[in-house]
Amino acid sequence: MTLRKSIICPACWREFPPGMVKFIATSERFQADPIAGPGEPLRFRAMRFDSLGNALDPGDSRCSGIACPHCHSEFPRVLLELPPMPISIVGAPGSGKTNLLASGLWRMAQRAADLGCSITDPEPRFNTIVHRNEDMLFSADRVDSDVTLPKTDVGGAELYRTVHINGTSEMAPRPAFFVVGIGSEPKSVLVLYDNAGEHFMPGSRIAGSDSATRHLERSVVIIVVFDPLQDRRFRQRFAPHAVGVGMDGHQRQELVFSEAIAKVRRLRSLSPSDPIDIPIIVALTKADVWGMSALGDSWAKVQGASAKALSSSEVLAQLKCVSDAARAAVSSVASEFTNTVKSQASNSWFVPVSALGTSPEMRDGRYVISAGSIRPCWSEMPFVLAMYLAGSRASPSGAVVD
Ligand SMILES: Nc1nc2c(ncn2[C@@H]2O[C@H](COP(=O)(O)OP(=O)(O)O)[C@@H](O)[C@H]2O)c(=O)[nH]1
Ligand SMILES: [Mg+2]
Ligand SMILES: [Zn+2]
Repeated sequence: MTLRKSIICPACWREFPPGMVKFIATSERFQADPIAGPGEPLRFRAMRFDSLGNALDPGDSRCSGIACPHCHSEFPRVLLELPPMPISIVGAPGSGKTNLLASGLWRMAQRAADLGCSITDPEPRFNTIVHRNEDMLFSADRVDSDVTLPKTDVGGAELYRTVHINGTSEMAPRPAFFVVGIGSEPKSVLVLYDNAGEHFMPGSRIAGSDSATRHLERSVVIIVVFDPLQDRRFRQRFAPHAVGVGMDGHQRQELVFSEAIAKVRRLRSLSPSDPIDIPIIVALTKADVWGMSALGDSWAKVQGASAKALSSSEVLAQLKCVSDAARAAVSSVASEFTNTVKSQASNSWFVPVSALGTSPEMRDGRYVISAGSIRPCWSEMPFVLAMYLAGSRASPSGAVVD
């Protein structure tokens, strides 16, 4: 195995040489770790190995799981070899982040070859939430099953774990990990951070927010999820008949965007006035409701369903065209948002997406999503674009050594 010179923990961002990793005990006797918490097996520095090179824990059991020496969060072994490509997803509560992630990754696995890229899951147990959500949406056994995804809980164990370092508690995110590649370029590890949107509400003082959103310090691309249906002006113009959940949500979504960018600047010590150069992808969700009237019926057809894979420049050219049209549509009703994006980010893209292709419908007094009506459209595109834009920006530290 060719190790990287230096590893950055995907949960706490502390840096360490690969030789410092801790192993995770498997013996029944070592089940409470002081940093990772009482329900977590002991993390230890391996001193003894079996003849195959596997670490042995103090009870002589073989161990393969590895963890950060500082916060004791487990991470996939592939991060010892390949550079990380951290991508953050931010957006107001209810804007559609969780559905986009599940639908987009599912579609990406299906369409990667058409789009000239590859995506594989190195260790599915790290991505259980995404896979559970994918299964709910796309593998229901009955067409009328209600496949509404559970709401992401701010303090819930799905996206964060609490660790105890030097007497203080930190909220360590639990990202999803995929090995990705474009064409014949070297592969990297896509590290995706979903968030409970509450962490990005301006002025939010949720305990642990700082450590939970510290991924903004390193992300090479930020996907900003913007739900145009939460904007009354947009709704009146492009979806006057829309009904459903979440339509009276957060009117000022540009503040969520500004808050995230302010955090990026603080964490990276960037000037508060210059635009940042990290690519920003604004994913405009729920396009099944507004796409036709705002963009016409052709945008969703612009995609490489041809027999041969598209080149990166073909994919980018198609996305650029749709991005310009989508930016203009948003600008016609919510120019403060497009202006804010333009003044704060020098490289921004707008991508219409529909994770579900359908709206929740009323059944027995509550809104549900029926499995049989799910038809995603473009949900993979923010991730494909992110990979293309990230390309050479993948975290530079960690030249490869033997
Ligand atoms: N019409 C429509 N509604 C969607 C779509 N994606 C999500 N929603 C709805 O938007 C709401 C919030 O979605 P969710 O992914 O939980 O948002 P999050 O809070 O940002 O993670 C849910 O009621 C979803 O059913 C979509 O593609 N089309
Ligand atoms: Mg969510
Ligand atoms: Zn760590």
